[in-house]
Amino acid sequence: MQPWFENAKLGIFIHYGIYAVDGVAESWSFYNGHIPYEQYMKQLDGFTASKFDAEAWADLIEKSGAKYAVLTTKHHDGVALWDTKYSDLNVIQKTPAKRDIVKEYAEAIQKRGIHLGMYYSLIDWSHPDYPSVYEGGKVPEDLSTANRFSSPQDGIQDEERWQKFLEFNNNQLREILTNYGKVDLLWFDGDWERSAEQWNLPAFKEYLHTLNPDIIINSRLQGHGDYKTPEQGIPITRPEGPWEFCTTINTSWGYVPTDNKYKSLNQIIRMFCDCISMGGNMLLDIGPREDGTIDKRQEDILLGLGDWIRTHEEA
Ligand code: FUL
Repeated sequence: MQPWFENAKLGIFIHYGIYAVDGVAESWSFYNGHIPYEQYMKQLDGFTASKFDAEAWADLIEKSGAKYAVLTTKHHDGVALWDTKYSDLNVIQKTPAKRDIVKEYAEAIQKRGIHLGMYYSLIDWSHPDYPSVYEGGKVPEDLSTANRFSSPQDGIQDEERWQKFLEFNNNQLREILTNYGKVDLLWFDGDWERSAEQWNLPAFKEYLHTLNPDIIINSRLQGHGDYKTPEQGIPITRPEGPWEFCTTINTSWGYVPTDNKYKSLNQIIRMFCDCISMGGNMLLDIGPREDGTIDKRQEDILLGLGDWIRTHEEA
């Protein structure tokens, strides 16, 4: 484990994606049937990133006192925020934004000496070679109510296609790890849909280390990660080994304008203290609007936390 991570205390998580266009839950809104997949994907047409300013993001992150940042380069919906060669489902080819968000983000973050993190969903609910997981492993009779966005006809594992899918992930991860300067941390998500064997662990982790021997990897890798990352609830007792608590400021990861259940600055500070007193880091999430701007309520929390950290560091 790299010492920078164990001393970092605060990181900023960024859930940025097409889901901010209609302000719906990232990926889960179609998975859970709240909106049809087609409607969800229509948000591609509205994703402009017209005011996206990576420098402004990085300034805010720096002022928050965070030592690292983690951006959703691709959520479970499969929409890549970078110029990937391996799928046209990316914001350069499929949205009016036509910008490599990951590139601009990486440059601004690295410039300030903040450690660079990339979130990558292992599961891709849009990929034709990613088979759905059905309850009990059986394809349901009534497919109209089941997830039909990832080749339900083939709901049962086709080994050849699965290998193709793993290769696809490897290729995309090679782009992320080699095209944007030095990446410090990989934040995986979605490992739960397959076993360690199916994810080809530990060989997969070794592959990532050949691309970057210093990379830190979170634990969502069927137990093969470097640190634990509990979500939305601070552990009651100190977890063993390095860990990080990830949490939202309101109750949503992405930008949901109707979600007004914001935590107060005091609550955030208390959570932060609970975390660091047990040797963990807090990864605090923001969800930018589709145009790249950040809601003032989220911005104020980051600035307030930064002021608090500076005052107490000096004291
Ligand atoms: C979860 C994901 O499924 C959520 O959408 C979110 O990205 C959170 C940080 O991790 O497991």
